[in-house]
Amino acid sequence: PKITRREDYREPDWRVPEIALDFALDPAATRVRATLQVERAGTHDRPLRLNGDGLTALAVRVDGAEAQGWRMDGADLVVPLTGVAHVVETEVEIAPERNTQLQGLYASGGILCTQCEAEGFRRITFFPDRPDVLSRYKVKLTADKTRFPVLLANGDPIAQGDLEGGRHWAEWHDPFPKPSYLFALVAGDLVANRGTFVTLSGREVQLGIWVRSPDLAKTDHALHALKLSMAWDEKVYGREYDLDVFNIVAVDDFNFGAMENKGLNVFNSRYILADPDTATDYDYDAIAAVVAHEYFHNWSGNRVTCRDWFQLSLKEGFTVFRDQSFSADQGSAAVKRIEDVRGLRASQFPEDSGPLAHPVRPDEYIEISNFYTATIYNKGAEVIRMMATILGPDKFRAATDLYFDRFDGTAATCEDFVQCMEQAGGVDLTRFRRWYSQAGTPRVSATLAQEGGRARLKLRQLVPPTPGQPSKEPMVVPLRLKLFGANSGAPLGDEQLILLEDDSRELLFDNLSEPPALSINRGFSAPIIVETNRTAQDLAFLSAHDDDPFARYEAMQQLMLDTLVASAANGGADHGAVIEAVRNTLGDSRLDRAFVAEAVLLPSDSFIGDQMAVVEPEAIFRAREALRNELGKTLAGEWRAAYDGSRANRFEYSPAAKGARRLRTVALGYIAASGAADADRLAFDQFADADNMTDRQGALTTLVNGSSPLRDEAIDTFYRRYQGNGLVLDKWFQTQALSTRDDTAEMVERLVAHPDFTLSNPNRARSLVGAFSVNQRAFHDVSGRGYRFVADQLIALDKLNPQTAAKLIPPLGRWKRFDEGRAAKMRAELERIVATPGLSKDMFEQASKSLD
Ligand code: HT7
Ligand code: ZN
Repeated sequence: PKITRREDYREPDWRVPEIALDFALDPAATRVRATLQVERAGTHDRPLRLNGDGLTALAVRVDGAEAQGWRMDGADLVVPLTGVAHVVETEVEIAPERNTQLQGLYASGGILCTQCEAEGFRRITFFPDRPDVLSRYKVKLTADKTRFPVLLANGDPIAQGDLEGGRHWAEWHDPFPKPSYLFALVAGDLVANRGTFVTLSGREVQLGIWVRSPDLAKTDHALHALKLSMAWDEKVYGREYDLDVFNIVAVDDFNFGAMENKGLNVFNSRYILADPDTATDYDYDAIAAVVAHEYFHNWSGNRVTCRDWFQLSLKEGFTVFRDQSFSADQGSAAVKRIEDVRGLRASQFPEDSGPLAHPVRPDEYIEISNFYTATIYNKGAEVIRMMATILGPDKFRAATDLYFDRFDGTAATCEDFVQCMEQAGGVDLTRFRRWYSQAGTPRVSATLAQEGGRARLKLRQLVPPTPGQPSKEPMVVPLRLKLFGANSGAPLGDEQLILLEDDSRELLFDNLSEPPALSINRGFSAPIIVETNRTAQDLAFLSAHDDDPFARYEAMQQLMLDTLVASAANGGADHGAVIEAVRNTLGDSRLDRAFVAEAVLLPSDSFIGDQMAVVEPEAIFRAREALRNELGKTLAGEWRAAYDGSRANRFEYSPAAKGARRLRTVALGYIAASGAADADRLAFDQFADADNMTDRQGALTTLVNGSSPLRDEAIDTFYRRYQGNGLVLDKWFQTQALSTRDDTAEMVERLVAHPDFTLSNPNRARSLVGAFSVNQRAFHDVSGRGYRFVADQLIALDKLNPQTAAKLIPPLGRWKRFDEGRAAKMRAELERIVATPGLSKDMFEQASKSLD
């Protein structure tokens, strides 16, 4: 397969300032007529190349006459043109109902919708399908009025009317030039939850959340989140919405979370639909975050877009940073930061240390869809966050203002963004740019030595080799740090922001009145791994006294991690310090419950494994269970108090109520881990009496991991109650796939044959196959059965939906981290995948790179 390289970027040969599209919509056969005004860019004699994917040209006209000399070059249409400006018309026919890849125009539950990012537009019509070709779009949609009463496209509605034969039409114009990946249309039998928003300058915007009518009652939360997002972007970034309408449509079949098409966002229904009975607090938060993310793209992505796909993090990293800041402002900023860092460690750190590691601005790809990764999104957001930290809030805002003003209406690069940071911030980011070009998570060792009333802090960094990048330059690492008196707990001076710019740096602290304890990388100021010489005592102390909530959480996590790694390696360890630290945290009435729930949770199996030279899944599981058991037993009274104290009479969606629910389910988990005689009953009662999905699914998880007779009853009751609700059935599949029981592999193999299981729906495929492949114990069963199961499913899924299949490859690619026996079995499955006839390029890229 062809490799696309960043260094090969060339400006487009032809511009397309205007395009008119005429769709005669039909699920079996949709006619697409495209009229392109094209202009030669610069002086050259190259023909017009229009990308296509699976299209046959039924007609090609130039300036109104049948085109001469056009040809197909692979899937592309090449049209020779003589002048500097022409009108080029094409006509194609496509079959949305046969589109299982869910890219281009496809059908989902009777709705016709589009997904064009990254290269889906070329599956709809012939076009220079690259993000630096910006056009003004006029779109006419014609369809059967009974089946498709609602016809939506980008921009503002212009006109509509009825036709003979039960058909009707609608026309939409988008005045803002945009790249083809932001094109969208939707046709279906939909209803809207409508609202209005008055912008900063007093314009009224009509908002609509479009769903199938039975789902209308589940759209209030999304609409509310949209209004909050619009107000937040005005207040925090000075960004106002620019069209008269903003529509969101929810569909059940979607490869990703959502898509920021100009004025017409299309969403995976899981990120829109919520009511207390079917959505967890996690779902509610994710809906608000994704609605905000897609809305924020209107400026960071749409008004200023990307020059080429290597610049993807320009819009994604920045927009994730913006949505993270928005969510932090809605509730507890500390808990949000803990959740984001936990997510980064769960997905991005393993990516950065594995065979698929790539820089935030990659240098090459085979299939761009494979680069919608945690590195582009989440590490990209951390890179923006570090620049915001270095500049400080006022200069950062001045820099983003400069960026939006300077690049509005254009396709920009990461370099453009950094230059705005430098100019408005008055800083030199020459070395900082390495965060864009070098892959790998830096490791920073911090050694604090006390010498009487002084202390010396030695910092040293190492950026590990990654595929294609054997040696690295040092990164610029912003570290927020502070010392605390290890006796009194009082701060020994103010927090400092220091930059580690070279391989090493030393800092001296004078006039210390008592032995210091080091608080470092506070707030997770840099996306790095920190290794310190802090003792268990230091960590326990900081977990109780640090005044940065994130650092406090970190100290506790590190203490737990050190204990669990030692225990997994040696078959046992002293749990005393962890137990005391957890006791302290549970007993600290000043802490909010959401924070307590996060702080007392043990690190995940996979994060423990990431600290070991060779991952031992069974040893990790046993070490973790032993610590959970002892914590459960020793702190039995505390867990009961936390459980009972977090009970609510009635569901409420507020930060305090969410925190209480979270702590309650965490406490239930520890009560069950202690082996308490009434634990199953307690869990079942919570399950049966719950007035919300958070409590119900939390209890179900506890029961599913156990072996009580109530377990099967809960699984059956849950299924019967929610049969027919796809999003909740996803939870049913997922909870079972994540079970820590011995028989999970068997159970999952049975579930594939369940009548409600299908690989055609990406959410369902991810809920079973995706969830199982991150279940450290079951997936890595020494027999290799888990690997075989996942490979079988991915081979089958690739035939339907390569994008979704390829995204599920990474767990198999972690083979280097395991013992020889497991590694050989994982490799064998990757080899089997690569050798599969007709494999997609998506899967080929992921699986073949994973073998290196
Ligand atoms: N910008 C959107 C990306 C996206 C996508 C990418 C590949 C395949 C399908 C996709 N659907 C949406 C999502 C976002 O970051 O907002
Ligand atoms: Zn995005």
